[in-house]
Amino acid sequence: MPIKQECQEPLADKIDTNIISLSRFIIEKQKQAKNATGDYSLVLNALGFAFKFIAHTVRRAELIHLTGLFGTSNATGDQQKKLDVLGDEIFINTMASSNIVKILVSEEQEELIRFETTEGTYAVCCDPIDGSSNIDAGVSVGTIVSLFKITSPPSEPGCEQDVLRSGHDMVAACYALYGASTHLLLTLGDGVNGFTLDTNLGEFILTEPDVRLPTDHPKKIYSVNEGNTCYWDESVKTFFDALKQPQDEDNEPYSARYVGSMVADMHRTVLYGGLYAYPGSSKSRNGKLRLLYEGFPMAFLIEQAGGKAVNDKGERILDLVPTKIHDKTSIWIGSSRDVDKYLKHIGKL
Ligand code: AFP
Repeated sequence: MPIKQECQEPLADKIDTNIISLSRFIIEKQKQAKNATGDYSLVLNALGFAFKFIAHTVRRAELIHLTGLFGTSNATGDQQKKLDVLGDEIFINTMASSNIVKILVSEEQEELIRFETTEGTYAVCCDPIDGSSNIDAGVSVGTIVSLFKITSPPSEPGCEQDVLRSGHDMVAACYALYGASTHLLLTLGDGVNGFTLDTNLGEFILTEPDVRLPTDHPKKIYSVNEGNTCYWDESVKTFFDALKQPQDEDNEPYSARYVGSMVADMHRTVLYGGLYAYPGSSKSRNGKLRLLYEGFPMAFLIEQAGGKAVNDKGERILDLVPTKIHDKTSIWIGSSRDVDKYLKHIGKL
């Protein structure tokens, strides 16, 4: 029947029936790894499920009365939103039920959580809903995660030392951005891959394989909360003043973009390039962002995508070692060209 033949060709052109879902991606990575036990796959799958659950909840927040304050403060002193509390609960339950996570550090919990498990070999550090102060205005929020493999035997109880380690010890890092679509950016230490949630399929689909920060984007962007200028050191002020002047390379000044939701600001940085900074100030010497679940995972992702991440002193973020689970760090992160400008400014390049 010729009609059938005509219909099949255009359809086959348009619909990719060989897509790579996050589950397939994880299984393929497991097959490539020598001596893989499957534990890593289990924890990555559990994370994927947590992101889907949070995405679903964030989308319905207004309809199910989840906007507004919960009425308490979290471990870092911020007012908790109802969604913060729910996101935290989703993470705790998903990680506990994976039976492979021994320790969870959450921005919402003062102490680390130890799960009862005889098989747990992983530590997860997360900010379940980062940028939540924006949530009632419908601004994108995200989840940020760093993953460590625990070296002590599974039979030993987990402790803080399992996560108070150098950033180089991370085995994976990722963020989920709950925006117009839900995006997941993941590194397992061999580059960065981007997935988009297909809500009908209920699967993250690989849409941006091997993500690299662009080096030729027409706009040069800096991203910082300039409302803090009066608290900055003179050197930080002069650096940003200089970015507002025509630059040597193209005679154009930088453009300013700042959402105030780190995942949204970082996702733009990954796609368009540029510099994101949260410097230390007279109010807080180490800025605002948390090393374990904001600085480390973002630095790992950005470096794997070809960028750089340093603190105010020009030290590489991944070289730092936290002394407490909620330690903060100043940060300058993004395209190598732009971070290098800062390093030159402070005489470290
Ligand atoms: P919230 O989760 O309290 O909204 O904080 C978000 C955040 O940790 C990070 O996502 C932003 O980049 C940064 O704080 C914004 O901080 P400022 O409001 O001080 O600019």
